This record gives sequence, C-alpha cells and structure tokens, in this order.
Amino acid sequence: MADVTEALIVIDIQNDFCPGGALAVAGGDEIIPRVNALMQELPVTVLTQDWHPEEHSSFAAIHAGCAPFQTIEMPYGPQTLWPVHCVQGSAGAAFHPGLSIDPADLILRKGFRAEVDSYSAFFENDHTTPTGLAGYLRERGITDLTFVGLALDYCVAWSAIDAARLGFRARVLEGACRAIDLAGSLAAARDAMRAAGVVLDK
Ligand code: VGL
Ligand code: ZN
Repeated sequence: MADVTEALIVIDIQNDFCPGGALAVAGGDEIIPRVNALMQELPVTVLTQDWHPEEHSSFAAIHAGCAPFQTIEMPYGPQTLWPVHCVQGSAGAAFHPGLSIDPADLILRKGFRAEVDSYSAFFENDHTTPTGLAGYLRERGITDLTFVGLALDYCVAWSAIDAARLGFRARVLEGACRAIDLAGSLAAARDAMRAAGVVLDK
C-alpha cells in the first residue's frame, strides 16, 4: 500500500456552532461544501465533536454571577465561559446535517470531562491531558495535517498549534474556517499559530 502521510482534521462542525445554534459562529455553515470536497481529496479524515456533559465547567450557567463570554480563572488557567452548547446527545451536539460523515476514519469526541474544557483535538485545556489523537495519527504514520472547521480562533487554532508543537506539519485553510472573534481573539490566534509554525493558507 502506498504510504499515507496526510490527514484532514475537521473541527467541530456541529449544529450549535452554526447559525441558529447555541454558540453560533457567523457563516459557520458556509464552509461545509468545501470541507466535504476536501474529504475526497485527502486520504484520511478525522472529525472532532465537542461533547460536553450537562454541567460542564465551561458553561457560564453553572458559575454563580457569571455571564457567557467572560473569562474566569480555573485551576488550569484562564477559561472563557460559554453559553450551554454541545451537550452530549443533544441536537446541538450533532454534526450539521450537510456535513459528510461517511468519509471519516475517526470521530474524536472532546470536552467530556466536566472539570476541564478541551479546545484542542490533542490536549485538554490543562495542556497536559492527551485525547489520544497524536498516538492514533503517529501509529498510522501520518505527518501532515490540514485543519478546517469551527471556530478558527478557538478549537481550530488550539488544535493546529498543538499539532505543530507535537512535530506534525500543520496547515490551516482559513477559507474553510469561521471565527468567533471575541475581543481580538482572531488576531491573537493568527499570531500564535504563525509563531508555532502553523502554515496559514487560503
Ligand atoms: C469551541 C468554544 C467552546 C470551538 C468549543 O469549537 O471552537 N469554542 N467550545
Ligand atoms: Zn465547547
């Protein structure tokens, strides 16, 4: 078999991150046709799915006196608080109906521990608890990763930065992403990605 070294990593294209969802990213659904086409071009596809328990610590609603989009200090560092989203088994946590699921080799769920969030597909927000994705990719001999999905400035950026730090070649196709852009988060994420050696592409 020819060596397969490339994978497409599709981050969190779920109903709650698309228009009408609990944490809607503007234009989130617009990227879906291109993402589906990319699955046909790249030999391996991994889909990630934000998958929170009902009382997840990233939800503003469980912190007295806190509002969504405010940042608080957690034992593992600063954490932005979000509206309740992507609750396990809910319609909002389901993949957008337009997204192709069948080409995926692996569907990786993340954020399922109540006490810690997980933006990155590789590590929880404590930056140390692995999801297992790096091991999966390495065992398959995959070295080159292309990231697309939602949201560019959170889960896509954190995933791509971790990938680069772990020694993968990491590329983000910005045209196949949309951002939340909270208080300069998009510009900061772009800077951090470039500094980590992530290639930003159209
Ligand atoms: C995300 C905020 C909270 C993301 C997930 O997929 O970018 N953002 N949970
Ligand atoms: Zn989340």
